[in-house]
Amino acid sequence: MTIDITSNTDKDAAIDAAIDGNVANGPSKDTFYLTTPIYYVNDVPHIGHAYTTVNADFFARFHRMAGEKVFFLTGTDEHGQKIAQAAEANGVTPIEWADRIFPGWQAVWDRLEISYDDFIRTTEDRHTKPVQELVQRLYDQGDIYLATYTGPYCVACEAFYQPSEIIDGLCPIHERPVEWIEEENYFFRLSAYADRLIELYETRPEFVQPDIRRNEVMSFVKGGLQDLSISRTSFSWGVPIPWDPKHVMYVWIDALQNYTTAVGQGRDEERFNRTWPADLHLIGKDILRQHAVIWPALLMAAGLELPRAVFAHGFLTVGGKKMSKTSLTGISPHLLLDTFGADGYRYHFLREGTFGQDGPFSWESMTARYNADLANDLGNLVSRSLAMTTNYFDAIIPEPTGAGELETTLHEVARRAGEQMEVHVRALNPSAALAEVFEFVRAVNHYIDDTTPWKLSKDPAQRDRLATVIHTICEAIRQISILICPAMPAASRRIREQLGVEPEELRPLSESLPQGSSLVGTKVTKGASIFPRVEVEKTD
Ligand code: ME8
Repeated sequence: MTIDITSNTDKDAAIDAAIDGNVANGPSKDTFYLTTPIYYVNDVPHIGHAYTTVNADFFARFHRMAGEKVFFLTGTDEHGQKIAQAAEANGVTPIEWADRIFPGWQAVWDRLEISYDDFIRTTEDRHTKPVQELVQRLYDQGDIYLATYTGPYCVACEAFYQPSEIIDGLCPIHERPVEWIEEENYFFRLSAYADRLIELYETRPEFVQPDIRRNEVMSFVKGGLQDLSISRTSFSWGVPIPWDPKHVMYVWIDALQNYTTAVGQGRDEERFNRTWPADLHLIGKDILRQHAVIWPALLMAAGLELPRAVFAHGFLTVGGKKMSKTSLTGISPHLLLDTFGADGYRYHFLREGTFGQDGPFSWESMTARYNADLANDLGNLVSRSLAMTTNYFDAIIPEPTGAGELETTLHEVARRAGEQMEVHVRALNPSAALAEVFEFVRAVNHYIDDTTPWKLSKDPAQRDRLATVIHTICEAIRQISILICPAMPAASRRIREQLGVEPEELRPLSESLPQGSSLVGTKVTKGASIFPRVEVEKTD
């Protein structure tokens, strides 16, 4: 639903309603809309970028499994000085450079099984045209004016800074020299939105998460907002300012709008209304101000609804500092994928650390967790269970003959894991969600140790009991295959194949988890190990 702005009073009322969240539930919105940042194509991805995207994919898959309609957007940010410089250094035009680099991003997402619904490139017409229209509208209504900008600019961040934020001439994030620019630029009246932004953070605290980031943004805005330079004249690689094409748009003004152009801004109102506002913009804390200050102010000016939440996670660090391409500490996802596979990779970056906080990356802890949780706990559980089913019941899952205390306890653990997983995912805590799932995995291993099916198998009088035990184990594995699906889709598929359950039968979580006897009579196939152990030497 777009807000109709016919007069200033109406505009103020519309903005107030948007801040209160009163229009945040457009009547036709029917889609859970989730985004990652669009990444710069100055270079190839490193594991920091994949960190955001893997976590976003986990949320997208979870919401789909919960039966919701989901739209999951990612893409590439292709304008600006940083990309122009990369192209120049490589002797090609910026668009040639972008065309060369962006497939490498998609290739990584494919290897990681990222289930994005759309991939937007900011050089596409479907993006640039609506962006120009919107900026023209802001100009026409008096939100943009011409003045001279003097101050520091970091090309690596593509961000303007206050002189007071520059430490010894260096950018506070990249620790690289900033440029001092003095140019005639168009400015957006950002300062006019300061009070409304503060009201937004106060009345809708979930708008910026986690809390520490909201406090940070709040004090930044309370410290005084300057108007924002939104055009540049010293280079030409950007979206032209429609009324004055010797200016190109500041890359962030174009980039942020990817979230709205991808869902039909200015082109397809019906689609836009079904999808916008975004439910969740997932970003790193480096681009918090752009998302929690500039973006809502622009949307207020444009009379569009505000996103429901911006969650800024912490950094993967190397030597205590942000891993980055600029500082040459970026590790290629391919390197880890070769050793750990997509599932091992995804699991690590979902499970390790607390989403929101910084965390160091280390091969040793990745290997240790992979071997403990995936190779030992889950992989061995599946292989020994299917081996027992094969040996004791000719690979046909037997009918249970009645549940005892141990079975009831295990069912209770399963129920709790499903329930708690959902609670943690909705609180944007993938690590805690997976901890619950692996509690269940360990409980199944304990159940096997307690029921000792290998002993039961030696006693013909215990045949019925053995049938119950094997059925219970197989059923638990089926449930685990569902719970791990948002995190490890390939392992989920392979477990289901080995169990003889069609992968496409994966139903919404709520329907799939209850105990059923659907597995009785199913033929299992013991396949290759799902998580082969990784030797520490191999990762050296
Ligand atoms: O900022 N740890 O693109 P970008 C965790 N184009 N996450 C990291 C990370 C690290 N060490 N390094 C990068 C841009 N990221 C803009 C965004 S959106 C409208 C425009 C992730 O290629 C994290 O999500 O520099 C961070 O915010 C993003 O990559 C920055 O990617």
